[in-house]
Amino acid sequence: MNPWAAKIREGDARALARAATGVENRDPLALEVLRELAPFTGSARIIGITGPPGAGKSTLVDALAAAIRRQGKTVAIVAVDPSSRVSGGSILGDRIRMQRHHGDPGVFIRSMATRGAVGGLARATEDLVRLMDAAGKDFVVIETVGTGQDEVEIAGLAQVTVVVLVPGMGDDVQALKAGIMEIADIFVVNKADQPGADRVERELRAMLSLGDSDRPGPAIVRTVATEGTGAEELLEAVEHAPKPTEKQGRRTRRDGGCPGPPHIRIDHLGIAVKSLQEALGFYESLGLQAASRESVAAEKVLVAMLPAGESRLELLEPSAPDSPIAKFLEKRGPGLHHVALRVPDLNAAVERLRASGARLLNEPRPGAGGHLYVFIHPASTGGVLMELIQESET
Ligand SMILES: Nc1nc2c(ncn2[C@@H]2O[C@H](COP(=O)(O)OP(=O)(O)OP(=O)(O)O)[C@@H](O)[C@H]2O)c(=O)[nH]1
Ligand SMILES: [Mg+2]
Repeated sequence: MNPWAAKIREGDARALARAATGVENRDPLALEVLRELAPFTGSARIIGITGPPGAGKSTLVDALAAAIRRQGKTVAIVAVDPSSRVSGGSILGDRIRMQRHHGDPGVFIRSMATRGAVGGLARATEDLVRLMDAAGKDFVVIETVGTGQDEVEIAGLAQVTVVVLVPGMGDDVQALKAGIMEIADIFVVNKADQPGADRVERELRAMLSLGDSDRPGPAIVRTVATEGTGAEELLEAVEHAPKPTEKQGRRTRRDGGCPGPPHIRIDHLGIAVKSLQEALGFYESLGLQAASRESVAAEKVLVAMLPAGESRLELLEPSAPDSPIAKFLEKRGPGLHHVALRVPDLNAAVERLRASGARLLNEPRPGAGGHLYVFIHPASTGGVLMELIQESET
């Protein structure tokens, strides 16, 4: 392993801070470290905290961090400031917070301005979160002010989304965009020491009661962040919030949307490229990251898998002149090479396809991970090579 990445894994705070800065600045060396660390991500609990300016988000995050520390767990805080508010006020406030935790290696704090990046939260934020996750932080807390698009993005990044409200919002609670209601796993009524907390909570409950009754509604937690009151309850609510997978199901149901034909889903799209290195530049600019890179000797290809939502993009570079991918590039040029679908019963699918005269290129055989797969000739599929993969039993 790259020595820099190794240091981060060992818990070297200085190496981590340097990598965080590098990732923010899109420094290629730091991004390489991030790639190396990709396999170590996935264990942190990622919490997004959003709400209107001045709602006390930073103060609340601070109190939450203290509660996390009392449990002996570690936390990284990423405060994101949209460029529209570069007065520096909140960054300054965050700096003061930093000093409060100064000397505690269990708390890592970073504030960043999104500098007008398209998509608000910015790719760098996501990378920073991944870095903290890989560094072994138990919790990663992302704070962002609610300005419209950002909350929705935070919900995509976080496993648990906390929306902070305050007394005096009055009718504003009703004006809260449906989008915000939809993303909230937990509502915090902060500044509960001020008059009007009851009213906000009442309006919130009234509003939530209009939603689906067949699902547990978001938790509501009252806090006085300045005194740390309610921080433990918030942490508890975070621990009880639905896991992302449960959430997904919930959202799909709520949308009333049909997720397509039953149980068939796109596993990945295979794209033939001349050079992984070159192609990755584009996909990384888009914000995707290679979760794995490997050389598959049998197929004579180098493969980079980039998770994209519930599917993946598979970039394929030939590793020998007689690789099937080399032949594809010669004949058709770079581009979409195949579409891979997961099916619940591969053998049954194969039987039906055979009966309908489809041209199968191989008998079902076990591939990577032991799952059966089969390829179907483009002549049968409308022009694209298709891979069918047996859905794993879960
Ligand atoms: N009375 C009272 N004041 C609070 C409470 N929580 C935060 N504040 C105060 O509210 C002000 C704003 O707090 P911040 O934590 O900076 O709010 P924020 O939401 O992070 O603000 P931005 O990041 O600028 O959007 C500060 O003066 C806090 O001391 C609370 O529970 N009660
Ligand atoms: Mg703040």
